[in-house]
Amino acid sequence: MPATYGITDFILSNLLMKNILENMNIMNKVTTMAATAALSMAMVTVSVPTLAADSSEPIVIPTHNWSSQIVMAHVIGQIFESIGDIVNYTPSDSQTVYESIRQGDITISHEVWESTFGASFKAALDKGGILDAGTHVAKTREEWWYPAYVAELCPGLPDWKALDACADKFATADSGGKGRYLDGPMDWHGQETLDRIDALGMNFVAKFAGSASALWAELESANAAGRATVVFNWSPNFTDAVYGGDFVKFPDWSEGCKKSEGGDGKCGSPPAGWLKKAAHDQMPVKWPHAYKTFTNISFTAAQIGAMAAMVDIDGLSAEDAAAKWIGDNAKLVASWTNS
Ligand code: TMO
Repeated sequence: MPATYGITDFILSNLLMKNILENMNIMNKVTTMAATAALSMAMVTVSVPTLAADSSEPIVIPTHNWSSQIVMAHVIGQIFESIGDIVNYTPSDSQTVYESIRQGDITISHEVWESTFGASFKAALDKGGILDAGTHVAKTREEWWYPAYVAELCPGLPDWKALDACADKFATADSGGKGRYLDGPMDWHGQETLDRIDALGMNFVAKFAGSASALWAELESANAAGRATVVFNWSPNFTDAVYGGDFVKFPDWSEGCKKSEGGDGKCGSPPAGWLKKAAHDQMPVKWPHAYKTFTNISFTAAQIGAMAAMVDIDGLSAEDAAAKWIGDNAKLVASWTNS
């Protein structure tokens, strides 16, 4: 280890110099002080514990198809870059990402939502190769949702039976006379949606949005027309701040109630789900500083809602939104990278 040799050499040469000067009997007080100061500086240098350096291989961060996740990808990526690491972003399916992390093709996942992705994450944990890297402080809700004015069009909401009783008000040209529920993209939890409608015998059909922005476009056009609509939504999201509205109340969720988990499927989603972080199991070894930083990172509901709003309301790019977020939260970010 050349660095250690350098310090040792420095200490030895100071000791040697001190001895020579003493032996020559020409050492004065100033020289003693200088040598002592140099020696103690060297001692301080060697006594500070040093984290092994992070690998120069890129850390791979996935981007999915909703705004807070993409902004947070860049917030975390820019934080990793600020500690000297190299980051690549890669678009990824939000279910198969956990398998990619297990294999090491992707390094982290920073928004593991309990309701939509809990099962895929757990399956990967059981196989090995992936770590639970902690939980954000934000609690999550992912459920059928309607804007506030819809409650006047369908009395009895938020109860799901009331919704089902006025299904015809939610009919669209392509829903065959049934109510139309606009779900998110199929990779979020499409099968669960179909299972639930079937299990409860609902008078609704599910259609799947191509992207999150199709959900927001539907909310805008329904609102402009005063038309009844029910769509998939979640919290934290930008809608928390800009729309009044409510989640539909389905029969209570309980562990294992979903059809995919062996239950009868007659249940809603967790009312206060967790939001976790996941990492490839070699991350602590390859990028110890980035991993420690990642485990320290925790976002609140307000912070996540604001990340989505910067893109979905203010129209910033994800990169610019991330840079702005980091600039506005420099102290918090430093507490994550320095501890
Ligand atoms: C995974 N999502 C936040 C879109 O529900």
